[in-house]
Amino acid sequence: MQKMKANKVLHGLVLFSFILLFSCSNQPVDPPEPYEALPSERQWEWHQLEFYGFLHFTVNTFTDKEWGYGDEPNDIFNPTDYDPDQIVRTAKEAGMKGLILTCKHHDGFCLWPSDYTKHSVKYSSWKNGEGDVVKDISDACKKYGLKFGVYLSPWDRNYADYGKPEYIEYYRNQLKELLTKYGPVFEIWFDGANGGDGYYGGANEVRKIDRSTYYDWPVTWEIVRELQPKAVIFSDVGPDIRWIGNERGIANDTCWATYTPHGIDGKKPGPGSIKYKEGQSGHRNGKFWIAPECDVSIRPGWFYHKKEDERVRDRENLMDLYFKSIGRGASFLLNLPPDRRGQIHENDVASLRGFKADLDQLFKTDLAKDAKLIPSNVRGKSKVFGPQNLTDNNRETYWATDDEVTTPELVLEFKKPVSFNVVSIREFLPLGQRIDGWAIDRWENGEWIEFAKGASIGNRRLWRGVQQNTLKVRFRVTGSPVCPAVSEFALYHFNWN
Ligand code: FUL
Ligand code: CA
Repeated sequence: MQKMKANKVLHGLVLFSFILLFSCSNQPVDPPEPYEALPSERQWEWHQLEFYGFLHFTVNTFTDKEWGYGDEPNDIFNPTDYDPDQIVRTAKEAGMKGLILTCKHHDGFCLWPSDYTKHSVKYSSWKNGEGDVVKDISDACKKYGLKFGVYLSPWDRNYADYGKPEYIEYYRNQLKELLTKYGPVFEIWFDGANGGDGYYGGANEVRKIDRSTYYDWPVTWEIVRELQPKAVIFSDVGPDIRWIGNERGIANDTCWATYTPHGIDGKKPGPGSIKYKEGQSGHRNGKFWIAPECDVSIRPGWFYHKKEDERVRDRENLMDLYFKSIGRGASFLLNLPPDRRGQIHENDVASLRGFKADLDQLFKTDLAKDAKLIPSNVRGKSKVFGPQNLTDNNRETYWATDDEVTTPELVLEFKKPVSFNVVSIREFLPLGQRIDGWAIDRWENGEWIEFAKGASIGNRRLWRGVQQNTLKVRFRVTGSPVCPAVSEFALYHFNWN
């Protein structure tokens, strides 16, 4: 009798451990298979930055132009109260993670003492030819913990050989200087504006180049890979980051990180010769991971003009751009043009301060952290892929479902009614951009009411709208060819004016 009892207990124990093993198994469960085009390591790093700045500063600041012709005397570059620390500190205080400087714009004037030209700060009376803006800005970036990036205009309206093969060598030599003398570079910006009239060493003529072949970009990109392997390369065609196809700082509501560049007139796609408007949305199932970047200036022009002092974007406008760039899966590259003193103007500083205060208030408290999270499915019932990964502030962890569960839902239950007007969702990008439809509902009078929906998510999707007051929120994946992998679901409340 005693033995029978012991046997039963043993049986029970075995059964119990089996149930335990299968219900909340700690057995390793494989992560989902990656889906189609994937970000490289350097792109995945870059996706974290989200918000960084552009500095447009050169002879144009002093001639009041947007595009210099290339005949500007070197001495015209003469900031009267130059303060690189103030410039970089302003960016830092605005929450920017990096700065990209126009080391050379279309006019060809170099902000560093290049060995290859006499059209630079070295031959200017400013600081008796001892000045080096690239050094000053990159040093200040190091001091403030910002990343430093380089803009080097492919079009050069000063150089006598522009349009000939010799210029390409010159251009690459300059690039090598910038990529070897100033420390780590996080992004290199290759502009698409290419060829036209200019000074060209005194020729004063129009020079047309074939944009799809002249620069032989793949060779230049190789130089970047060799000298700065961590830097992402921006151009109309990537290979890492693409232009969003407008200078208003706005991505399409549906915007994919995947993209297949298409050339014009049957030619190979290249910077300045591409169906660039397609960059606004990218392509679902595009061949490559070429992530979108939204560039826009805080003023109407890219360079400083006194007449635009009263036309600086205000904090609400900047917040709007934040939602239409970062909130649609792109990055936000906001230009701050230093003025003739060599500082960021007070009006721009004031706007940025207001904007940063708003951002801080908005993202201070993630209300989803108070919720009980109830997913319709968890991959292999494993904690590794559980819903707690959505509110842990860690982009490396994610909620995933079993392979066959492609349209799961997640219910957030609150003890007390929650009020929010902003939602933030992120996919785990190393597994590709998976989701192509989502919706969110609130619980009201015993039923679900849908209040938000969209197609792409990607790096981040921000929704904002009228305040929702509810005890329950439901996030639904409405379309996905494979099981989703979501790394964040957050709710915020902001006091919009
Ligand atoms: C354009 C340039 O022509 C503008 O001057 C500016 O630098 C902008 C960011 O890119 O293509
Ligand atoms: Ca996470």
